[in-house]
Amino acid sequence: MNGAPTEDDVVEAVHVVADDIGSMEIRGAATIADAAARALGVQAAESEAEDPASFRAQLRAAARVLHDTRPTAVSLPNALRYVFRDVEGTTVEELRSSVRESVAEFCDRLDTAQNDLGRVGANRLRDGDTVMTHCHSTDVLACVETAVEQGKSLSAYVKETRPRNQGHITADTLEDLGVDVTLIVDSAARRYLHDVDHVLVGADSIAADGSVINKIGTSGLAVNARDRGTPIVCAAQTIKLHPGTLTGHTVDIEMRAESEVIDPETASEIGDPTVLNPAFDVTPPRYVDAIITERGQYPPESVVTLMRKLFGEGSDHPWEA
Ligand code: RUB
Repeated sequence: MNGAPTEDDVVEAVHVVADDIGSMEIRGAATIADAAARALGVQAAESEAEDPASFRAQLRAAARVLHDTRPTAVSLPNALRYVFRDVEGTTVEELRSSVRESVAEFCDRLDTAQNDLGRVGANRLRDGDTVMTHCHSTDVLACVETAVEQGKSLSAYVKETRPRNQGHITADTLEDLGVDVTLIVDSAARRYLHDVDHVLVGADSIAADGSVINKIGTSGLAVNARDRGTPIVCAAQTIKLHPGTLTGHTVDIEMRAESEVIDPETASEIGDPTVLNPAFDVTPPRYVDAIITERGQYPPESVVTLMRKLFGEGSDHPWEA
């Protein structure tokens, strides 16, 4: 290959996955990480590069396409970083098989981490407890699923989670698990918090100071939970730890389309107001009781020790090299 890789050197399947992440066909931090790693695997498998340098350049280009889809879930760059870390070889075939192994290992570890996290989270839940959920988090659901498998009977208040109503996915999954589900509008959360034993939320990123970055509305829910004295825990695999925040970077909050909030016709009927649609918010650590990871439960303020151990002093961007 001559020169820098072009869009054409990134295989079609990578563009399809990137589009699906951007449009939220593929969504949720863990699911995005899994899809992005697998897409790098497809890039490696289908690359027509004739020499190792071209192969690596194309892999970096594919990673950039995936990376530029959604900015808030750090699981996406962490997944890319994981795959790049172990890419070794002096021929295209060696490189191809090393990416394949790296992707398989990553996806395997993601599954194992979620199962391990589920067991830690389930220890907090007692038979007869009621939880409240926000959005749709597979890490949260892993905790509930394990508790149910242990024979605990649970009820749930499920917030619908405007504007995309991911709470419907949560309600459906919890019903399948045999949990007694009550769906509520987001603004009803405070009204029912006194009936709740645990608020369970996921995370797209956890900052070095223990702040939880998750679906918009998490921070308001956390403040209300604290006011009501209801424990709130965040279920987040360590892939949600944001290494960039160790060196002072902040987490970019995604702003999504106005059309998710209101259709153009209705907007016009009410005078075309400015519409803002932030997808995530930041919950300060003082409002979170614990962060549940596959390595155990941490007070939010101490998560930085785990972050340093796992990520060193910061983050690199091997796809930019
Ligand atoms: C999803 C969301 C979830 C986290 C954690 O937002 O905020 O709580 O991603 O999910 P969106 P998981 O729907 O905008 O992607 O535990 O599955 O990683």
